[in-house]
Amino acid sequence: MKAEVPEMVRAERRQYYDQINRFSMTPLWEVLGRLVPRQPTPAITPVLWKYADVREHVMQAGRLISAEEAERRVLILENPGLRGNSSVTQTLYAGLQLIMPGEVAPAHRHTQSALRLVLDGEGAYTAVDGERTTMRRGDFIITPAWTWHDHGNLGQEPVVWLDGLDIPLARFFDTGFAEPGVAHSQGVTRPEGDAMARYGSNMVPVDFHQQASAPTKVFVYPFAQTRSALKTIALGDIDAHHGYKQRFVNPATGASPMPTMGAFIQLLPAGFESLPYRSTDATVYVCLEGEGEALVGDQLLKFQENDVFVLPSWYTLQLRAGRETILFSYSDRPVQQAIGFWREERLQAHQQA
Ligand code: GTQ
Repeated sequence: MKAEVPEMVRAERRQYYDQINRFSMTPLWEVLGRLVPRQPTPAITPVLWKYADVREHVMQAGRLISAEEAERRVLILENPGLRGNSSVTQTLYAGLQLIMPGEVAPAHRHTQSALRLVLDGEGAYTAVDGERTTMRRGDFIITPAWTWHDHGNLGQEPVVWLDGLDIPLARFFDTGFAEPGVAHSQGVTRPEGDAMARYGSNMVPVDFHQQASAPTKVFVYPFAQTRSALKTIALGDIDAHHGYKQRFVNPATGASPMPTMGAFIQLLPAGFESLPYRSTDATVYVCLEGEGEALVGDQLLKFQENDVFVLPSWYTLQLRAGRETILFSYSDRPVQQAIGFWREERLQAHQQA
């Protein structure tokens, strides 16, 4: 305990703070504990969006504004601890994007990197640098920094996907640039599957070499492949903290698909209950299959298919699967690891941090 400071001294200090305030200076000793906390003190909170609750509101946007007028018709998922910031975590953005049959979300490019996770409906495509990919439920699609991208819906149903971007991170660095496309839809310059064939088939073009931080040219990770891999992996030994968990990679480098966002997929067998775990990368989870519960700190979040929930930095996570469950997740882990900030802790059953 620090000794009580007499009121006379405190008054003298307040006067002094007023004096230095005029020079845009402020005393460190009043804020040091908050600036250099013993452990993370996230402003964001655990939160769950139940798709069944919000779906009709997403569809309503389809009646109020066109994709063309909106440019991107998206409902931003704002963390309750950071309302007004368009942030789902301190560094990341999430939104539910809707595209109606026949619509185009026009081509543009920006320094922010984006990932998509297809949730609802069929028949849409995303084009990335001249190649289209059909969006199927569960597909994980990326549009790396400064790549041209547009979205379209050639089918008969509304299509909804989750957007994950590093918008708050780019804002923090003041590094945001963007450019509209000349045409609404990009010309198709490569057949569908070209990038996958060249860069995602256990080989790369003979003279192709990438820096460790470069994004992958493979811009779709089809759920059919991911799911079947998980099912095979799930015949082996399980990790008590993660279930069967894989990270998506740039196959040419082994690093994350894009430098600013890591993406993960995990299968939890029916009845599985994970041991508590925590890490410093606040993470956005999406339930692709199954249902279960996430104990995030002391909050119990019950999730089903297409529900989205957020785990803040250094909160303990325990997962329980009702049925066999597949969870997708993304975070800024690659950034934290590159700069030496990342920490994780595997706890035992009795250690509720
Ligand atoms: O699809 O390009 O949710 O530029 C936010 C900004 C989606 C996109 C978002 C974007 C996009």
